[in-house]
Amino acid sequence: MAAAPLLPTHRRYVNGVPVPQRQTLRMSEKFMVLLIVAAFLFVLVGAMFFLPEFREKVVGPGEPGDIFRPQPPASPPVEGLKFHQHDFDPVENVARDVVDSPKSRGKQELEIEQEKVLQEARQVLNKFGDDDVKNDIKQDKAKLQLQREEEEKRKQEEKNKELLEVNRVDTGAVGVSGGEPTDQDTKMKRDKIKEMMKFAWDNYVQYAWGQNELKPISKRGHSASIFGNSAMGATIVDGLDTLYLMGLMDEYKKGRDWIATNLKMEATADISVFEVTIRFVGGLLAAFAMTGDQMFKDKAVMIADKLLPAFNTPTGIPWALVNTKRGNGRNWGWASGGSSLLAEYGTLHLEFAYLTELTGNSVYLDKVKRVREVISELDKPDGLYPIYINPKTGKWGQNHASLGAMGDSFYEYLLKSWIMSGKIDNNARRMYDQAMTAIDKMMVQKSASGLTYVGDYKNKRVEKKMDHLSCFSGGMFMLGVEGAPEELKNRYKELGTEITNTCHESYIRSATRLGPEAFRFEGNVEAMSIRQNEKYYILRPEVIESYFYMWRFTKDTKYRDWGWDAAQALEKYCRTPGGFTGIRDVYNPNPAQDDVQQSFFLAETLKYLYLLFSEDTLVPLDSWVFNTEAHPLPVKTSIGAKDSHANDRR
Ligand code: DMJ
Repeated sequence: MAAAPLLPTHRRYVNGVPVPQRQTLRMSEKFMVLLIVAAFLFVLVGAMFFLPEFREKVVGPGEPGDIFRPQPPASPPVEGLKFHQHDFDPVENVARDVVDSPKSRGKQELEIEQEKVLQEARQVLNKFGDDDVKNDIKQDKAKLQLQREEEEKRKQEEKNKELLEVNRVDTGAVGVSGGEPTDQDTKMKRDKIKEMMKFAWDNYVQYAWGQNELKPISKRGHSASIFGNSAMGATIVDGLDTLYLMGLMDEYKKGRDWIATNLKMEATADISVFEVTIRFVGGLLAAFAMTGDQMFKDKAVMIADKLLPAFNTPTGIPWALVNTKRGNGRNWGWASGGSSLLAEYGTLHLEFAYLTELTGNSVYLDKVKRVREVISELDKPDGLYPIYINPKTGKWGQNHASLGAMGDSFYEYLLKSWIMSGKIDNNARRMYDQAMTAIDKMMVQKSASGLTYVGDYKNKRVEKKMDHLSCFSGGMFMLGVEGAPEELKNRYKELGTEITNTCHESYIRSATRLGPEAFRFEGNVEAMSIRQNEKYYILRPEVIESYFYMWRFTKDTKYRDWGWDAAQALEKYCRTPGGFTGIRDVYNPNPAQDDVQQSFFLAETLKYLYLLFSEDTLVPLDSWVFNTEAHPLPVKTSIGAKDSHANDRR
């Protein structure tokens, strides 16, 4: 059987005659069919290719050939310095993409992406505008500079640390930092005192660096005769431990480096043995005890050695003044009959005893032991120590005793020698209690209104006057309660409280709320000065010193209030743009100023104020004892047993 035909099989007829039929297509027809099929397939595949999903399967985004997607701009160079607008023209780039893009269902996505690219481009253009480029350059330079400075500072600190470390020994120092109070009010007050210290120091640095003291109004250096009129950096040495306790470390390091390099004590004029001992030797020894930096010890020894010729007298009672070049001594011309003064020759014991303890050289302790022996063997008129003594004959001068000028710190050092010895120097303790009993009997007075004060005893009469200097005794009586004979304990407490109160009265009865140099109890006048030449206030510490001790022992907040009152008065009447000054009349609300920032203002007044607003853990009194210039020296028991000279201190 024949196969079925491919083309239509119905028969065609022409004039009724059947026309013979073809069985296949002609070649041209076949070609046409093929062409149509190919065209159809081409269109189909082409259409599929324009679908984004399909295309991405064939060509990855961003690969060559991805001509349908706008190319992201190349990342601009990180540093704007070399980048210019013509390096990249994102607008042109994007415009071309928009023209070339197919209007397919990917159109929306493309538009979003184009907008993004445009935005990035705008940001880049804005960022790298001409002015901004300059600013960026400036900022980059400043940043670099800052980094360099920080690096420098870090290196300097490392160096300082090394410097401080190299010379250090472990002194067992406790309580020489911290002490931050917990309540905000006290903290604020403490911060304020610290600011006052920084202000006093900064002005000294700016106007009087290396000089003894600052004249804050004249803005230049000042030197009193006690320093032999030569520049010895008294404020640096005196103020150094206060800076340290307050954590003013940059200032401390600056002072420390000055001492290391410049402190030589080469005065050509005579210097005061007492002042140099309490401010310089005491300041350096305290700095050593607190930091362990041997440099301070070496300097203290160097200076003390220059004072030793002052003891070359027939009795061993030192001269008031010594010439460090010539090595000879003399007394003040104004001191009665060329006498040595009790408060001067009797206020060397703590520093000299500690020097022997540190160096193992007995010479220092021998000198002060000798002084004590001489006076303890002398008769005391009415049980009192007269303030004048002849260093050649060992005889008392005129019958004048005082707990103020020329007498004060002798008594303080009897008590404190006992404390510093670890309470084994019983000889000192006995002398102290006997002297206080005599003073209480002969010199302590009650005013008409009941204010307790201590007047000078002159030729069997008590002056109805008290010195600002005597006001330290409120604190001293309180400090001496512990270890006192039972029958004296309450009386010491009472005297401490009442004397401190009287001294406070002398402050609040003035227009400035600062106390005069001396105040009287005559007629209707109580705790006020009536003589013009006694109305001045020279930034002295004694009243605040007593507030400090009373606060430590009683925790009565009134002492902090009184201290804050005095601090505010100092700010109001004594602060000038160039530092702190004394004033000439505390009763004048616009007082004239004396133009001297005393070194003891930094050593004592501000230190006691700061401690008044600190916790007791800062300079605890069972570990430290303050010399008369408020330089803390270690109590023997707290420093440990490296003392091979324990017997010397009995
Ligand atoms: C300080 O130098 C010492 O406190 C010294 O004992 C006497 N007073 C002055 C400050 O007033």
